[in-house]
Amino acid sequence: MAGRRVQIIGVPMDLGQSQRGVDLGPGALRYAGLATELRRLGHEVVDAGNLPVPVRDSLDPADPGRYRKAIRQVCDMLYRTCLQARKDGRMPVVLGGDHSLAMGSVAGSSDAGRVGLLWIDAHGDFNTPASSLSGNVHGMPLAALLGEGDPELVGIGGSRKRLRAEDVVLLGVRDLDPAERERLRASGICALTMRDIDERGMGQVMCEALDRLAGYDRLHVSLDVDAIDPREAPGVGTPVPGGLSYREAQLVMEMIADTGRLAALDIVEINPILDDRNRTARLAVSLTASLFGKRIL
Ligand code: EXY
Ligand code: MN
Ligand code: MN
Ligand code: MN
Repeated sequence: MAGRRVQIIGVPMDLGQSQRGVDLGPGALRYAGLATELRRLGHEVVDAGNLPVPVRDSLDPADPGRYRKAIRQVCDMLYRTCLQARKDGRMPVVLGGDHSLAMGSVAGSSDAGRVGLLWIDAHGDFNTPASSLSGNVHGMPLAALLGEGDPELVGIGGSRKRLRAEDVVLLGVRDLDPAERERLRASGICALTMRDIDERGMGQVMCEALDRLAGYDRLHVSLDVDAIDPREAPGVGTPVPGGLSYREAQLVMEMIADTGRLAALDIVEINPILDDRNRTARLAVSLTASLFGKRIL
């Protein structure tokens, strides 16, 4: 992969879920040496710092809307920041923070025309407020990006319906709420589950994923680190057993890099407070290096 111009954007957002600590994710990734690793690979990196996200303690804890207004404002800001980065010829690398931020980052990617979205996650993030059991917004961003769910969250960045089901591949999913599962089955989204990976191996499954996204000049990768097995990546807020192995995750990244079509990256849901000596952030940096061209041989 030739040297890319990258803009790191920190989004210390924890408003989309209930655990404390995921707002420290951007710092954990920086301390794990993300920028140094990318520069070592020949990329030009600018770190734009963190967006101003309201501190949870400054908001009403009894907010019935689960902080939707504040989440919307942050995602609008992130959408504009990603747009500007692209205008400046830079690829946004967005550091979360919880996965609700993707409503802003993916909107920013899709503003320049059709984009293929690879959503790597243990979860579907395909709930609406009606189907959610928790009410947490970080379980809803993919639905919102398809125009479904709370009007406060849909249409961030302008147009109401951002993505279509055929624009999306979900990879690594293994934990769906009952109503969410029915919604996902009916949606037409290509969902490649851990069962598919068990049966066919990650190489085959990734070939299918990239075949589905072959028609897109640009790919947005939204990596929820809880897609990886919690034994490898313990520092996440909603761990689910039976995730991607270290090597499966590396293969995913290398195969995406081989396409040469990476346009944006989110790295979300790292919670350093739940981690073991920043191990999860260090793994995420290693995966990002593979996504940006690092190879064994
Ligand atoms: N499906 C559950 C919920 O909606 O609360 C769990 C969602 C976890 C979402 C994390 C970001 O991936
Ligand atoms: Mn997620
Ligand atoms: Mn998840
Ligand atoms: Mn999670």
